[in-house]
Amino acid sequence: MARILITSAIPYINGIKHLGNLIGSQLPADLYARYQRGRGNEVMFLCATDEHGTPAELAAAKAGKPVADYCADMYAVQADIANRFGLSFDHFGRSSSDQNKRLTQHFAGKLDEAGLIREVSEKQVYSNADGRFLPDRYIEGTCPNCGYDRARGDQCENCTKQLDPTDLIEPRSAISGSTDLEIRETKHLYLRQSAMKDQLDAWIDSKADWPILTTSIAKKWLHDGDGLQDRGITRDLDWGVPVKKGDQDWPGMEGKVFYVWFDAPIEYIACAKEWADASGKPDAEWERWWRTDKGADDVRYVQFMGKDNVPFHTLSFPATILGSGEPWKMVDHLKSFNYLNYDGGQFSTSQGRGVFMDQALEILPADYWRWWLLSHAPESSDSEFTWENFQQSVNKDLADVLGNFVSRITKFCRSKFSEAVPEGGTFGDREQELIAELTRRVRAYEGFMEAMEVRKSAQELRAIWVAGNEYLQSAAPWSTFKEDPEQAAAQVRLGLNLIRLYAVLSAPFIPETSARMLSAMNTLDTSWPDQVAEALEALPAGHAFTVPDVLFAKITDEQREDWETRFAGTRI
Ligand code: B3M
Ligand code: ZN
Repeated sequence: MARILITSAIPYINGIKHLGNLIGSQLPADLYARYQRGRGNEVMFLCATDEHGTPAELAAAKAGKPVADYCADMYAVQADIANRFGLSFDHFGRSSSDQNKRLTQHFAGKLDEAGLIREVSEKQVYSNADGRFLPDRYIEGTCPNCGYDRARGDQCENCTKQLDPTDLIEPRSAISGSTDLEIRETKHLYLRQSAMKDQLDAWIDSKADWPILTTSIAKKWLHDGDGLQDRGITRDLDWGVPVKKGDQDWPGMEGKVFYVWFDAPIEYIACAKEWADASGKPDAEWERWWRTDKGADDVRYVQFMGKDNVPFHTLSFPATILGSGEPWKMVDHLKSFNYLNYDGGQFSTSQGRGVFMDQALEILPADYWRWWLLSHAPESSDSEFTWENFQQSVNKDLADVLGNFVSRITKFCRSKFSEAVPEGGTFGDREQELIAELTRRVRAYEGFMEAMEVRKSAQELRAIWVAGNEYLQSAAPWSTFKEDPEQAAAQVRLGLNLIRLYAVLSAPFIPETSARMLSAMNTLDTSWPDQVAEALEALPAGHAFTVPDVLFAKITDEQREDWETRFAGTRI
């Protein structure tokens, strides 16, 4: 049994996430976690809300709540929606937890001991109109690297370059739009990433199997221009992890907090402690996932994230871990995604453009969305959500192929035999061919899932459903029944067993439906089909089942048009 640690990029607390966010990390991470559990491996799947930084402060102000209350409320909202989308986290934590505070301060202390922190007295942008220092992402301007005119002070969305606000050309306050900005002197801590360049370079070179999308981004920031820059890890803000060295005060840093991107990835680790603490488990329980000196050396650690998060995960966070000199588990595989666009433009949280997770669930159950999103995951390039494509995919794949198969075979059995797996007959060539095809395809499916090839996995799964339909079409038990009821019985028995097999294979994609299929088949047997032939005998003759309600309702043209209009504008 393998042990697999899985983290999804942790979503910002400020607001409900849209479908583009969902497919960029949490959903594919869930797919992988469910698959690995289905294979009998031990999985620790962690995610959390990313609660610090100015976005949270501003959203709280807008909602008229103290920021801690706002975060607590939004955490509950996000946790509920994640749950309703079937995201099977072992723990959904909070970066504002005490565990993360302490661990973040601990890392800072270790980095300081290792001589990797330097104090920098720097000039920072202060907005007279807003009466505050402006954090990086609340300064907008033109990117010095690519010329994009709405680059933010922390990163350019367009070319992914990590920026400092003072790099921006023609800066303005993103809060008020004011250009009445002045530079004031303030002291900050910098992580000496440049001193770790060779170590990071060697570490990335050791990851030969990483996707190009991932390594090329990392290599670019290691080698382009002046190479890896030291990064400021503190901010002049009220909300965040107070700057300390371990549990000691940090002279000169009073009133400052760590930068949100410093503490957010540390939450991956702290989250495991939250998990243990929440259920009264000793530290050894979470440390065996995270400390290579305490059992984590045989853990495989996989991270999921959108492409804009890659630099932080290939450079900044590894620099924190390596720099601490402590035996923390480092990522083994990093799966990153391109962007999902919405109907000819971008999904946008700030503009409320696209479909948001709560709205999606008001329209249709999670599995409809899970299937579409995963089967169209933006892997090799950006992909696009259109209502037409969504309608087509749901109607064809889910309703016509899978739903129809389940409905036909169960109803036919009920009408000609009974609500029990029929007895008699034997498998002939047609059945052996099907078994051979399914064996080939199930092995291919496993390969794609193992490799986190999300779209290819979906295609293979669909082909597995299609194979069953084609079998049913050509075996035609409804005709066979007239001449040879015994043979029809064997065909139906095979079909009913296929439903269980499909439920097991499809669970990572459409867990709710999979559970309904298993419950209709009246079985708790979720064993993986290592041998397809054997798996197709799991439900023996005489085993009672029930005909399930329609698994997937088709999306009508009327509904599609209605939703198209409803989601054409922006959410207020
Ligand atoms: N919250 C950005 C995002 O949601 C950020 C990820 C943190 S991962 C440690 O895309
Ligand atoms: Zn740029």
